[in-house]
Amino acid sequence: MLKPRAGTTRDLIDLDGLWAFALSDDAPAEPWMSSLPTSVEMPVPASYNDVLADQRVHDHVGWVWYQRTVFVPRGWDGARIVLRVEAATHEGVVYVDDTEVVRHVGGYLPFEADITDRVTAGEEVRITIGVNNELTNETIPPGAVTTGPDGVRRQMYRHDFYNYAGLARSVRLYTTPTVFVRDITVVTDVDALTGIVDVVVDAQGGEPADIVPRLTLTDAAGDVVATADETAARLEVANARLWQPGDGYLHTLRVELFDGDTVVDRYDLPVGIRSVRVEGQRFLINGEPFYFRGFGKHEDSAVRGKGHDDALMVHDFALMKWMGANSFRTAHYPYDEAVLDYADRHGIVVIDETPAVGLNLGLGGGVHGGGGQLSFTPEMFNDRTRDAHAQSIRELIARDKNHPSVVMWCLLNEPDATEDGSRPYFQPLVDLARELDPSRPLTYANEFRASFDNDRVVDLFDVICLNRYYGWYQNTGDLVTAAARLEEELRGWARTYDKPILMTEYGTDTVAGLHSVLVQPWSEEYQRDFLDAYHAVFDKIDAVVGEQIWNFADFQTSAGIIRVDGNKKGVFTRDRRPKASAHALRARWTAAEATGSETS
Ligand code: BDP
Repeated sequence: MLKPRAGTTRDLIDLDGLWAFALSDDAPAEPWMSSLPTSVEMPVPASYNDVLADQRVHDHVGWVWYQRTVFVPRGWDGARIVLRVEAATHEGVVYVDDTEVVRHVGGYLPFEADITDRVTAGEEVRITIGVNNELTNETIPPGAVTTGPDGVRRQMYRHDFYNYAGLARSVRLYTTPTVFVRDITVVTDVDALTGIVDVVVDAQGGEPADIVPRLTLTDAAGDVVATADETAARLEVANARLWQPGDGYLHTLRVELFDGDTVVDRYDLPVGIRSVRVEGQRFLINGEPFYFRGFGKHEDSAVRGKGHDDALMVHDFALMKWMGANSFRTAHYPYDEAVLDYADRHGIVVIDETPAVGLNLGLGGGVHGGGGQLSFTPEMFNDRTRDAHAQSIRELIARDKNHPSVVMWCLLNEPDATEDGSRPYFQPLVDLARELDPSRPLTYANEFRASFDNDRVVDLFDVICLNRYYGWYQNTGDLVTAAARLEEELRGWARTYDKPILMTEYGTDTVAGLHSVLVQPWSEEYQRDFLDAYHAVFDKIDAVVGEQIWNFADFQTSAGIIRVDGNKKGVFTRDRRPKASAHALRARWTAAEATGSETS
């Protein structure tokens, strides 16, 4: 699925700004049929929950409505006109004037509709978007809606981040010609000094015989390095400058469709030439062992919730660079595509995760709810859940397959991998991901109850990703025992599987400004010492290929007695101020960066 881009044959308008907004309770039954009777205005992109000082809006469960009008530019006559919603969390429905044009379930990936027949160039059109935040057993992520004695509906969910909702990413109107490049798939590899770029173009709208494709690959200086006149071609670049961690070198693939001498469509795709492979206990990028240093993150900030914001994005990347981080995981859902574009350009390595978080009733404690029940049953996470999950994998790979920064797909976060039912649930999803993208390794983030001796699914994957909290949820305050348990477990994994091990979560809730000379959980010193203790263990175990701390920054969660205005495991506060551990980590990571020591 191509990202909309303006170019010589295409136009693009972002419909960002203030939209009329109403909760379904305050809106007419068919809000798309006329102007929304509301004075409330809501910014797009932003989650709606924290923008107004209104508890009803904050806690609302169900549909909300956004509406605005837009003039379709006069010059768009004859073009194919598409309306695209980058994300509607978790279900979206779009009306153009009185007509429904598209409906989509899944809160973190784009969907679009060809609205050419619904609009007239030069005239105004009314766009109404309904967004529903309800989660059920059969959505990804899952949840359940309950109705209390007060008649109020409440959303329960098993993930540890606030269920922000609304239009948190851009809404766009764009054109293509009627004969157009519908999709491009690029897979790169490296053979000695030669860069290999396999390209498949999906062209639509014309008789194939009339349309002649032309592929032109240029380097960053604009010099042509390879060409082809096929829709499926292998381009080879001698002495190619590669995309590398820390050096986001990009080529450009120009795809043109010719009718005679006329270029009917043109699309320029950034391409990073690189290879990714797993060999034994090594994760290789361009044939070199890569050691991941970085974070699990969230799209989260005050007021805008999960709303994408370029200033915040650039700042987060700047802080990661300041620390010497080289990578992050898009916990626990795909992020705005602008984040991947930025990572591509700046050589930051990304583990791209589906929204499949919370498929685990076995986890006890207030964070996740439940405890001790089976997850993969017809009554809980069943075939329909898996269908929704498969859909999220299809859409994720369709959107992100061409990003060089994405080196691995993470198919789930902390599912129950100890149950008999887990394997039949996982296997078809792993098969699907491998079929859709044979070029990237697969992983899932494992929780502590499924260890090397009882995890039923890890052999299906290429990399073992572990989330561990010895010294926090277990052995609280005892870093000596925590380190010993961690070491014993990591050695067990390394002994049992010939696969790389990546720590995708470890960390402690830390109140910025709380200091202690004692071993004091929640203090800044405890977070620092906890991370030090983990790092000393990682440095002893060869199979460990990376460390991604939970979390980059403090983030909002649902209300709960073990969360004080959210999860405080950030190395930065929610407003991005460093805790003591940020400085300690910076010392470790910038030293590793300086020596180029990418292996432990
Ligand atoms: C892990 C989850 C993550 C939580 C974290 C925590 O993967 O989403 O936020 O624990 O408890 O289990 O802080």
